[in-house]
Amino acid sequence: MFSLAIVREPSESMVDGLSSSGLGRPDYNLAIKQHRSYVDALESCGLDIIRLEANEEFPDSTFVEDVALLTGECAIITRPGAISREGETEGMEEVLKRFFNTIYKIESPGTVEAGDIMMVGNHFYIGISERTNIEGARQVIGILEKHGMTGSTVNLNKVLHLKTGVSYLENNNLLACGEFLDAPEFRKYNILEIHRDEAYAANCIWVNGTVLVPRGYPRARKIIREAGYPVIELDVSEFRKLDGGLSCLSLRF
Ligand code: CIR
Repeated sequence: MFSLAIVREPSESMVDGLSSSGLGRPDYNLAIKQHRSYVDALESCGLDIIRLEANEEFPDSTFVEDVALLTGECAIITRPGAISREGETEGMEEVLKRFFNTIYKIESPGTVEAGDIMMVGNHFYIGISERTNIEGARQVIGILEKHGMTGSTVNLNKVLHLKTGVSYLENNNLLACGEFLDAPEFRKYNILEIHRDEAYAANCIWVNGTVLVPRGYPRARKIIREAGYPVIELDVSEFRKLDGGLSCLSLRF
């Protein structure tokens, strides 16, 4: 169960965020409203919210998930692989010190964005992507092992981050789409298949028993409901324009 979430308010500069979606620039005012509903949903699942101020210097900084990996034992501040995102980690140590006694940092030449890391109990799957390299994954695994946890790598071919294509919903249930449907690493899970036409909905989040699902993906919603989860649907269209999904908008711990 989670009790806290860290979120960062979208900056006006988000309209210049990194994007490969081809969906156009986000509408900042609408993004603010959508972000508010997202935070309300996290609160309705029982989380207390730590709100970080918008950081105009970094257009993608609302995707706060990427800058840290939070575990039950320690926190790891990442080293984003996107050059425009490198400085987003500044200030995170101050924030995390309030909650974690042990904080590590990924060191050069390692790069890691935590959208590439999926937690399944004490095991962490780490996607090797354009943003997270082998050296970064090696450092993460070393840290996890010091604390009695484990990690393993998964190669990505098509998606931005690992959790763009898979989401663990606890109880052995894994939402998966595209390249992950047949991945040997994930065969042991009960795969809830997301149709390729709804690929964006492969990024959902489990929050204390409820699953937050992006609005506009009826097949995905049905599959998740049928698997027994209460669902909250959220419109995150403006974040989708920047290739960001529900998981990217918070650090839950
Ligand atoms: C980026 O390209 O870095 C941002 N526009 C989107 C980051 C999404 N984060 C995530 O999937 N964890």
